[in-house]
Amino acid sequence: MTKNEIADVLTEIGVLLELTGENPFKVRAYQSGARALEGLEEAELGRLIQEGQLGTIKGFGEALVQKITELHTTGKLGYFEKLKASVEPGLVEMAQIPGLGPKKIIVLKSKLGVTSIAALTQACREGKVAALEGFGEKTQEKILAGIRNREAYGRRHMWWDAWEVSEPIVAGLRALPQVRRAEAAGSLRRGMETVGDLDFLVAATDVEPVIAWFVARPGVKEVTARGETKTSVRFESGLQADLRIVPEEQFVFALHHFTGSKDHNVQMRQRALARGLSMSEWGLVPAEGEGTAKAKAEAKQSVTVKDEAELFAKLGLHFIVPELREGLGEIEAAEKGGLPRLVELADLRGAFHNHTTASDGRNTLAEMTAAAEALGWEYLGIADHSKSSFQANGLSEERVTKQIEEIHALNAAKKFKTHVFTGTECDILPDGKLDFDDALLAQLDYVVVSVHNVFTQDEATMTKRIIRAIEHPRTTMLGHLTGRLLLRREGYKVDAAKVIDAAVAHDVVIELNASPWRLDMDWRLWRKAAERGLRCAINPDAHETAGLAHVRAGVNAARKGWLTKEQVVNTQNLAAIKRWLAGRRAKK
Ligand code: DGT
Ligand code: CA
Ligand code: CA
Ligand code: ZN
Repeated sequence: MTKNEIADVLTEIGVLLELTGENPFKVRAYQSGARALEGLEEAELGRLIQEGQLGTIKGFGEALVQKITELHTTGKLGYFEKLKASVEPGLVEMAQIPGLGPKKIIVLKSKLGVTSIAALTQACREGKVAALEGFGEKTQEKILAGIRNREAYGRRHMWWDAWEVSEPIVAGLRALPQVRRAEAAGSLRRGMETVGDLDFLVAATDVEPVIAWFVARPGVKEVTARGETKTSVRFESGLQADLRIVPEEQFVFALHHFTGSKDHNVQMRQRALARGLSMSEWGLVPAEGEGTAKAKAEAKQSVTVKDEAELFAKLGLHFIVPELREGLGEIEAAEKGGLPRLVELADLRGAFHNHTTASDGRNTLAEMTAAAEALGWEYLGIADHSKSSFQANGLSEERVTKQIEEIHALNAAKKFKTHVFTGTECDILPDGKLDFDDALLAQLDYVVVSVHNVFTQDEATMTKRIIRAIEHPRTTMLGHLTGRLLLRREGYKVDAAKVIDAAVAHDVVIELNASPWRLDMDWRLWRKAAERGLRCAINPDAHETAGLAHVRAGVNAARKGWLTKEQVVNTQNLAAIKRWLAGRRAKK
């Protein structure tokens, strides 16, 4: 196991111990053990274990040393498995409800015998929770709201999670001898920020073996439907998937249909009808006398197309990439040949908003740089939190200064091909002032400004607050415009149009935060914003090395927002970025 995977287990042990009412010191030992582990380099951890020196690290007692060693060498931990089995799964689920910590859960269990979400809902409805000491009406209402959200959000999944499930399945399907073509269609293929269910489409010579392979995938909990050419399953995560199998000559039509979106399909069908054609997942046939015997006979003579580009061409259109198929003007643009060449993952040469163990990241500066180098990035921007974000271990002025020196030394050592830029994710204080003074900000290559607290301000106040930060001469870019967490938390209220105007006026970039649970600013706003001259930075907001890869989700969103390479700053090479940042600093 990697150090971060081990840290996850330690954190989970901490939660489980809390739920069993274990003494707080023991709980804290696991929590701080996880933190201490994250502060080590991966290679250092391996060396310490090998040399039996892990116990010399502050925070690692004998019990932790043994458990970390076991996890590192075997990937398993008997103690953890037993502990997990001893705690009701309902209690762990309850711990995911905002505002419901282990202490309260223990009270609910001992006083009301509640050990599941269902029982908790019931107890709230009967007012029993409000009556408990230390709870009250307000807490009960908050718990109920949390449960409602959980249900509403529970039906959809983050694109990234869905993609991780779908990738090996598509690859596996393509490798089957009966399969000619296989794709994941639906919202996943369109790069939507959340996905309701997966829609696999296969062209195959034989149906039965393909279905048998599909329903036997690891993680499939239940087969919810099974027909002759279609089957549906539900995975343990709750994610559902449809698999449809069609004859090869139908594949392109079905792929287009099941990619959607519905709005796009409706417009395409209308366009086909206007040309005397009927378009469906089965094919493209003369529309006249639809449903008659003659038409049915003709249906067999559907136009043949080898790919979607040909299908669009049959309707007088340039190819429309899946990300744009939202029925938001892409068909009109494709008719005139006015579709932009969209930014691609391979266009990115670096990214600006990333964290290290100096604040709340889980990998060190050197590890993050090595990971960026492995991605082939020319540059990596480090933007750790500022002092007011104490919950995220924000850096004081002294620590920023020290980090700048570290980064300069790292660059000078030329150990990595990737150049590191010094930055900060500077809190926008409630009044719109920045968390650091000008003298400090002036020492940095760039400044990302973000809101991390007092989310409850009204829209006008929040908008003014953010615009004030944008107007600061040292501000380079705005982080996560709304602070939303997909499927978990609404963003704070802000007038996006006004913020965009201010950013354009002050030549400030707005980031497209590529973290799969943010994707903020929303793709729906980018097309118009970029037309007004706004520039975008696709930033992973990585808190560990693996997080850098999240730019893929950001590129999806950027493409859905019609963004071209030219509109995304981190497609520029290192020399251009150096010129840009130096120019900004000199001007102000
Ligand atoms: P999701 O799963 O909610 O994230 O969104 P989609 O877009 O994947 O929707 P889904 O799985 O219900 O259906 C896949 C595609 O099939 C959808 O994007 C368009 C097509 N489709 C499904 N139902 C209809 C329909 O009633 N009319 C039309 N025109 N297309 C449909
Ligand atoms: Ca779907
Ligand atoms: Ca579906
Ligand atoms: Zn942030």
